[in-house]
Amino acid sequence: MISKSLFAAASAAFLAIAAAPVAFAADITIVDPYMRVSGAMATSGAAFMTIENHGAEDRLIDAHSDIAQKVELHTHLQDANGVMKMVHVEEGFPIAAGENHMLQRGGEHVMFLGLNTVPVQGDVVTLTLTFEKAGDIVVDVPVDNDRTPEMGKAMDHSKMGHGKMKSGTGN
Ligand SMILES: [Cu+2]
Repeated sequence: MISKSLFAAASAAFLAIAAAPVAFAADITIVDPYMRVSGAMATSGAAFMTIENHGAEDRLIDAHSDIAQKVELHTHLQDANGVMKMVHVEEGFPIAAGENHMLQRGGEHVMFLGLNTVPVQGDVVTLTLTFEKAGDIVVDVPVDNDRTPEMGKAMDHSKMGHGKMKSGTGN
């Protein structure tokens, strides 16, 4: 009796360990990334995207790219005078379970500071995003300076996200 339940406990533990790494990596999908650079003499740029999280809560904690001396996670906050300012979010962006998390104009974004070369329209920039659980995800980010802000679209997206969450295991 004793040895049987020990065996059951041991195999349950083994299954839990074996299953754990598989669950993480595929949980985060980066959708529709793009980057904007303000001009030929630009020294900085910003990237936007939708982070789809099909798994448990995670956190985007860092970003790197060879194209810039520094890549930071930024958001916009209103200062005491009501002026919107970009700030470096050192603790990163929490990505809730099942969420479609948008990095978008006027909000959270990936900031490229000190561009080594200034990418032009249509160039593709390699960006590595580091998540607390999902680890490093390498994303090809096309430069699209003509993209219009997606304020209206963003609302549609979040509605779609909620619908998806409710319908559950569909994808
Ligand atoms: Cu910024």
